[in-house]
Amino acid sequence: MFTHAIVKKPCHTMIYGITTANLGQPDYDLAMKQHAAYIDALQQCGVQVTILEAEEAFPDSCFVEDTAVLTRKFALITNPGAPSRKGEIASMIPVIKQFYPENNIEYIKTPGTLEGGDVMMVGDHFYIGISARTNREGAQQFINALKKYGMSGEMVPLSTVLHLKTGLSYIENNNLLIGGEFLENPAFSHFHHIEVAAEEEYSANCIWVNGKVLVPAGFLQTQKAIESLGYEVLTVDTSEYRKIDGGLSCLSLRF
Ligand code: CIR
Repeated sequence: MFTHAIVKKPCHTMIYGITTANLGQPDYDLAMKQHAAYIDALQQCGVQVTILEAEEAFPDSCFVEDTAVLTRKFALITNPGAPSRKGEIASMIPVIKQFYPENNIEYIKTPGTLEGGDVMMVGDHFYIGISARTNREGAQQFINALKKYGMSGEMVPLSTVLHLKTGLSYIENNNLLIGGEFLENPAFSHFHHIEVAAEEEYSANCIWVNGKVLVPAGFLQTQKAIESLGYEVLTVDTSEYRKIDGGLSCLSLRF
């Protein structure tokens, strides 16, 4: 169960966020409304949400998930692989220190890079995507930290998606939303697969929060498949974040 979430309001410069989406620039005002609805959905799941102010210097800074990995035993401060995002961690460190004692905070150090979007938690085991943002050195540093706290991790090389969780989401009870390049990957064969249709691939990024599942609005096949497993689904429109390659998980840290 999660008791907390951390989010950061989008900044006006989000319209210049890194993107491969080809969907046009986000509408900032609409993005703000969607962010408020996202916070509301998290609160409906029973978590206390810490809302950080926008940081104009970093267009992608609303995607707080990439700056830290918060486990039940320790916090990891990442080292984002995207040069324009490295500075985002400076303002996150004091926030994380409000929730974790100093000696339970670990750091990814250069030349290691890691972004939280590449980390999928399944109990005390963590899958780590090796991507354009997360390198083997960064993943190994994280695995070493996990071992220190009695947990484990494994690397999963990615070929097309931005982050591991762009194409996969673990929604507990052995259920894995899975699409595209991961479908045949033996690392995930022991999970119950909820296959995401190619035309709904964006909805492979959902989040489980205390028994409910947040699903992006407008992806009915995925929504129905999750509902048919007995989950209560809350839909949240993330159209403006999708324009800069962001999804539901990227917008919060849940712990
Ligand atoms: C980026 O390219 O870094 C942002 N525009 C999107 C980050 C999405 N984060 C995530 O999937 N965890």
